[in-house]
Amino acid sequence: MSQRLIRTGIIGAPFSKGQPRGGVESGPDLIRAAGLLQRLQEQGCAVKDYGNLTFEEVADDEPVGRVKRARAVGGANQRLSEAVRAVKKDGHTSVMLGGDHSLAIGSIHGHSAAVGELSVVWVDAHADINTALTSTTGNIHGQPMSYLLHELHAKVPVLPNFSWVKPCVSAKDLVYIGLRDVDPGEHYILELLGVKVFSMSEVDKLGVARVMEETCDYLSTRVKKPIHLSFDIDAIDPSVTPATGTPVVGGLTYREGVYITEHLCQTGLLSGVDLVEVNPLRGQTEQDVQSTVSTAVDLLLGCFGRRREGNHPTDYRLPEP
Ligand code: Z70
Ligand code: MN
Ligand code: MN
Repeated sequence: MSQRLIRTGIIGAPFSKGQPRGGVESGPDLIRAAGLLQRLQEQGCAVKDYGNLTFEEVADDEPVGRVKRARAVGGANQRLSEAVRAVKKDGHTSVMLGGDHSLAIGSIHGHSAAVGELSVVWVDAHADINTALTSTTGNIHGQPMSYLLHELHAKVPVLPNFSWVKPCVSAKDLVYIGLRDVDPGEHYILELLGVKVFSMSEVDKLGVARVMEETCDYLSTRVKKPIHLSFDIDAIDPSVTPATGTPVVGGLTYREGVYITEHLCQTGLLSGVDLVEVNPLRGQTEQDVQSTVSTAVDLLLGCFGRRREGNHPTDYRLPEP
């Protein structure tokens, strides 16, 4: 790396109760086993692994209206929020390895508790902005942004174990990239709040380079806030990352995904990252799982300075003959 030193603090969040499918809790260990830490170190990052969080079992986690496992999700995210806050206070860029995308509630909440107002870049096939009342599935991984946005505060009921959640993101500080499976209630909310969205149609029309330029122009028109990147692996096309709970055809290419991370890294503002929804039990073959996990690793390497042109340490010296 011929860039500044990046300190990276990794938190594993092996949690799956924001959605119905087991397996996604293996994400953190699989991503580590694929060599994430060594490769970050090789590219010049100072890496600290904070290990995996443990989550309490919740007895009698009955649905609240349609919402499933609210108590478990609320409790897990409260833990995660504290952990991310501590990692930020230690001076690292936080990396949360999921787990399902309900974990963005705690990750973004803790990040904001440590550093203040954030820009959020949400890369996903889905908008994950259903309220508890617009959701037709009751799965909280389809709802995390609704708990985090100031503008939706009055529309969101307080679920058990959610009273600690305070909205901390403004709609004008949120950008979506990669959307292609958005529920009617979500589409209404996005329009109502005027959220900036680069769906797959905009990626097709503008190309990823222009999408990233416009994303960063949009987010920096006022003050430059630290950026939180919440990357759902299902944003990438299922031909590349099939091992995920709800694959949706027509996604980002591997190269578009990596470009997004490289571009955000180069802003120097990337302050927290989530990589979620890697589920080995959803792959049909070992190759499916390997391709999904290695793509997740490459996206994270892109966030932390890897450039495809090549890299070298700042103290590199040519050997003398
Ligand atoms: C749907 C819901 C979702 C991921 C599915 C789906 C949400 N909008 N998110 N898979 N990662 O249940 O609210
Ligand atoms: Mn998704
Ligand atoms: Mn998601």
